[in-house]
Parts: sequence; C-alpha cells; structure tokens
Amino acid sequence: MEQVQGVVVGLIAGFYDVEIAGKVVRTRARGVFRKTKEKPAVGDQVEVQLDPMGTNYLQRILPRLNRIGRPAVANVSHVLLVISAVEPDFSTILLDRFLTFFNWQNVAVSIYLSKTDLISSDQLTKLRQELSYYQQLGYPVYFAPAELQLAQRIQHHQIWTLAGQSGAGKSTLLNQVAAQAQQATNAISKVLNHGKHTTRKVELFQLGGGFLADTPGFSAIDLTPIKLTQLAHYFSEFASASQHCQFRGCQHLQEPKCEVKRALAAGQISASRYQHYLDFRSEIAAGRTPEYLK
Ligand SMILES: Nc1nc2c(ncn2[C@@H]2O[C@H](COP(=O)(O)OP(=O)(O)OP(=O)(O)O)[C@@H](O)[C@H]2O)c(=O)[nH]1
Ligand SMILES: [Mg+2]
Ligand SMILES: [Zn+2]
Repeated sequence: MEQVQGVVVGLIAGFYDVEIAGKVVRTRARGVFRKTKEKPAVGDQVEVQLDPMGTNYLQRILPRLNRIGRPAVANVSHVLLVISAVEPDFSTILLDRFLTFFNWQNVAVSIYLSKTDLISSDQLTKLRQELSYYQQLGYPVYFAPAELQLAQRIQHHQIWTLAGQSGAGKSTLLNQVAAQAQQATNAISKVLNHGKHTTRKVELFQLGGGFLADTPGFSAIDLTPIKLTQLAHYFSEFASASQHCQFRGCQHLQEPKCEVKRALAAGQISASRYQHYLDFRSEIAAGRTPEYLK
C-alpha cells in the first residue's frame, strides 16, 4: 500500500474524491475523524493510503490556511466575486457585505460584473462609475464578457472560489473558463420561485496551476460573528483613515476629530459605504441576519 498526498475536490455520499497527480481517486475517511470531530473539506490537502485491491483511505488532513463558507472550502487563496448587473439587480450593499466578510477572512477578492449584455450602455456607464470606487480600493474589477485570463492568474496549487448571490452567474462563468466543468445553470426566475440554489454542492475544477471552486456556500453571508468594534477594520479605506482619528479605537460614529467622518463629508469616502457600515453595525449588534437575505 502506498501513501500519497492530494487535494479533496468533491464529497459524494460520505466519500471523498481526492485528486492525486491529475487523477481523481475515491476515498473513505478513517474512523479517527469521527472521534476528533474533524471533518475533511473540499480544498483540504490530505494524505491518502492507496489500496489497489480494496478501499483507499483518507488518513490525515494537512494544516489548513483557512476554512470558510457553509459548506466549507479549505485553503482558499482568492475569491472571484460574481455580481450581476441585473437579475438579481446590482446592489452595493450586497457587494459591501461580501467584501467585508472576505476581508475579515483575510482572503483576496476580484470582482466580476455579469449580465452586462442585459443593460443599456448608460446603465453600464453608471455601474462602471460605482465600481471605480472599488477599483481605487484595490479590488480588480472585470466586466462580462471580459477576458479574465483566470488560468494565468491561478497559480500553482492555489484554490480560488466563486462567490455571489444565487443566480448571479457563477456556474455560467465557470463553464466558460473551465471546459470540463459543465455545471448546471438555471434561469433566475426559477431560482427565485423555489428559493433554491442551482449549485448545491462544493466542487473543485482544475484551472491554470490550481483549482476554481463552485459552491453554494458563499451566496448568503453571515456578518454576525464579526466583533462590532473590529468591523471598521474590514472597510479598508476606513482602516487607513482611522490612523488619523484622534481616538484609538474610534468607531467613526460621534467621536470628535474623526478622520473617517471628515473624509466622508469631503466626499472622499463613499456615503453608501458609510451607510452600509452603520447597517452592518446594527446587524451585528442585533445578532441576526436581516430578513431580506434569507
Ligand atoms: N444574459 C446573460 N445571462 C447570464 C449571464 N451569466 C449568467 N446568466 C444566466 O443567469 C442564470 C443564472 O446563472 P447561474 O450560472 O446558474 O447562476 P449561479 O450563480 O451559479 O446560481 P446558483 O448556483 O443558484 O448559486 C442562468 O440562466 C444563466 O444563463 C450573462 O453574463 N448574461
Ligand atoms: Mg451555480
Ligand atoms: Zn474615526
């Protein structure tokens, strides 16, 4: 029997599919995981004992970079956030939710605006303007049908994952960039009527030197585990401005000599971002996700 290392690319009915040197091998987790309550996740680097005559066993999970979403993806190095221009309508509050969440998780994000073919050029110009604020914050922004050159960007062993609302076009994008994917996609009306995600499980697809994950796990974001006093750190422009606030730990509310409030009044910080900061504060203080996201 042979010990090898691989990456978990899918979970199927209690089995773990592990990619080992370009081949996918079906494995079963050792009983030890039940005892330790540790569970392998898609994206985990694992050690497998291959048995050509019997069962292949997943023996050990190697240390993780992170483990995010529900269902979870492990070792996520970059998120490709799909935001639709329409169906569902573009919304900066949604965009800010995702950016805040992934900033908190310390994961880099690129933004992809889908369904630009369904809007007028005036509408597109307006969205470009709104998104230019985010570009200035340092987020790469792509517009459909942009040449993303994802394959070149995904480096050796990196795991990128798609995120975004149900119906935003994650699986559609994946199918365009990874020919082997063939993920099911579904018209938004159906999605809204049934309140169901078309993509129901996490799966990794080989792309470039690494993988791109499709998952339903990052469509609704829970911000309530973020500490209220830390929230401003995850609005990157607030974080840099706060160095010039008079008070350390300034929450940028009513404090005197607050640089965030000054920049807001001067139009350097977006009013909608600030409003979303207040909204997320209320949400965290209340300890529950607002109804419109359920
Ligand atoms: N016109 C147009 N339609 C698109 C575009 N991207 C996606 N769609 C359509 O939008 C619908 C939803 O797309 P999906 O790729 O299934 O969305 P998803 O984000 O994977 O949704 P879930 O799996 O439910 O999370 C499908 O009918 C797609 O054909 C686009 O750029 N232009
Ligand atoms: Mg999908
Ligand atoms: Zn302040």
